[in-house]
Amino acid sequence: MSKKPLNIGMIGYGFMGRTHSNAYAKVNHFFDLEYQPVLKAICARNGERAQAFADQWGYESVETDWRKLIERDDIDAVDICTPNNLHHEIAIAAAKAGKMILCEKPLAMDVEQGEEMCKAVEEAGVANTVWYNYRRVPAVTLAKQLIDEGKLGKIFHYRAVFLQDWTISEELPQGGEALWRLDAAAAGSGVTGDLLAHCIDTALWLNGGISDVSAMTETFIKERVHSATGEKQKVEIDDACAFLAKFDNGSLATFESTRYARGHKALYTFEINGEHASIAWDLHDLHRLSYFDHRDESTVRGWRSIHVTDGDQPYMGQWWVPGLQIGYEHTFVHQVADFLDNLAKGQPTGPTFRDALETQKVCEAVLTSAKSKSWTSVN
Ligand code: SOE
Repeated sequence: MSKKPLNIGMIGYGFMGRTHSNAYAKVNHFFDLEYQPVLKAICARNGERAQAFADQWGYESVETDWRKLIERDDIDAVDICTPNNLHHEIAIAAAKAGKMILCEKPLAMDVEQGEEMCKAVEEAGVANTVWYNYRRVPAVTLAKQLIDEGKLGKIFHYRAVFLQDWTISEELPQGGEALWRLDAAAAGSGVTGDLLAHCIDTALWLNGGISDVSAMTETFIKERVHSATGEKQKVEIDDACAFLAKFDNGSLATFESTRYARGHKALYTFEINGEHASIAWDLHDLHRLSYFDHRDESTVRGWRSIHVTDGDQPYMGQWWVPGLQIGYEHTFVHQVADFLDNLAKGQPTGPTFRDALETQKVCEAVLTSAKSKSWTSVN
């Protein structure tokens, strides 16, 4: 059966542009889908570099103005890989033009923008999803299955951290192509929107809504040279953030993130403790899920390390043979596979814009709480 083409127009070509392009290129080799993504156009302001990206990844054409890309009749889906401050404007224009949208995380700069983006895609009736990729690590998807099956029983505790160490040097500028994540005008926030947003998305998916938070943030380096001006400017992002949270199901949580944890490049871990069982996961060992079940016979009871590589475990039947693992880039392939499969079935693919708005609300409550030094309700 010949596949239905889904013409992709991607805006931005940084790190995420590569992960998404790789996913589009690979997905049909491993998943049997009705749709096939076609790398129709890449768009970036620097035409020469966009052309080099197009040559490397096989995009058919180049645009240097995202408005032109959105106007094109031969584009079905717009993939937004730009810095966060452009998500809102592009997504609303793309929705109005009737394009499907795959948007990088976090959804928006703030809740207000996020609400408008949800309204735009819902009014236009276009398929939409946000690239919170860690949901689709097979071990994390297995965690979701175990929780939904009730294996953990009532959940008491949720604990998540996301630690990095790449911004410790005072010499690092803020702003510009590589370092826009340090510039509040482009990123909206620091670790809260960049890293905790991942932890929050996973947490909401696994354990339901968060009602209240109490947070603290710190900006360790107060001034950095801005790449655009060459001048030292105040740093407005949060370098580190820790918060307590209460879930709607009564469980308690702690979340912590920093870019100042020397020795940690991308240590995302979570642990969930329930009445019957606990689970734990670590991005550095991403194919393993740790599981402890108190109902096991006492003489053999203990933490087991499940190597999530078997054909009956999430997504793994599509890859190699049992025991052979996959990695980070595959999470993006899984998101595209689910998006294309749901498209054929007329179903949404989570996290939709509306789901990602919930994460945005928690991030905003966290930043408000840190400022006001008080417990803050999410809604
Ligand atoms: C940089 O901090 C970053 O690349 C994030 O932007 C990603 O979302 C995260 O997955 C890894 O770290």
